[in-house]
Amino acid sequence: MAVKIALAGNPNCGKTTLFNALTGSNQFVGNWPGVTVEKKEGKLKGHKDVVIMDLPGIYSLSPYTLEEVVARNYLIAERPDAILNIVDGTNIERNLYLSTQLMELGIPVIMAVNMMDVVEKSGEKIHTDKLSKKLGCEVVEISALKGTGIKEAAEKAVKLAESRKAAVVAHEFSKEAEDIIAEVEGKIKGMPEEQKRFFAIKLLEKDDKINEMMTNVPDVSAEIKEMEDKFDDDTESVITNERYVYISSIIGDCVTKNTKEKLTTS
Ligand code: BGO
Repeated sequence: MAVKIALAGNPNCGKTTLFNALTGSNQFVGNWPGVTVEKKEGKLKGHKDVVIMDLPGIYSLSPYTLEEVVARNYLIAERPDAILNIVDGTNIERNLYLSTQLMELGIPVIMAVNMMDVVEKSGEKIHTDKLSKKLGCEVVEISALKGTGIKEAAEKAVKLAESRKAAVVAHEFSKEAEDIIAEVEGKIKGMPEEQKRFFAIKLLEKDDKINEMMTNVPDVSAEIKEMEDKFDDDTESVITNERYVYISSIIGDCVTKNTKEKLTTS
């Protein structure tokens, strides 16, 4: 049976370079239905039953750009068997903002940290083993440009996709935020458990485009009010802040910056 792997990442993270390396000339290019956003899919080299779907480069799964809407509609409606999340290792903190959202969808994720050739030269160290534990997903170091690690990343993505296991979200926000998210999850009916977190967060964020993707939309105005009262801020800012706090704890644990002063001749 064919498996589908979605390739997702920020603009400029090296997604096109990786997609080309993985699929070679086995590519089909078109547009996403109704919009002029390019749609590319291809067969993984050496695997005629594995389709790689190249999603538009995005920073978030919010509904503010056409690319974000296209990417999330695809992920929600088609539910690929796995997501290969490519992140720019030279800009990992910013890239994790999207990663944490991808992981909320309940689709198994494997992370490929790209540009490792540049990271290594910079003297920065990304502890991918720790990162993997923290995120609850496999993490592979790659250089899409040089071709290192990409075969391993693809093979791991295929294995994950073939296992057809639901992903378990590993991360947590503060207890206060988690309690409210759990209340909203409890109100969502007729949906597998692993998919509820993403929708609960979007409902709290008052993302009205998400309603179209749900058959039953619960009234969560009480939970929105509860969050706004508790945090004294609007829910969208609260969630964004919770995400940043979580990401900085990951960076603190998993990235060692190069603290050595550069030698100068002056
Ligand atoms: C230019 N290592 C290094 N060093 N560079 C990489 C790697 C890697 O592992 N992966 C990708 N790049 P896209 P999106 C460029 O085009 O795949 C580079 O947006 C240039 N072009 O070569 O396009 C890649 O699809 C002139 O760089 O990303 C590309 O996600 C000077 O990252 C850029 C320098 O890759 C973006 C770079 C005319």
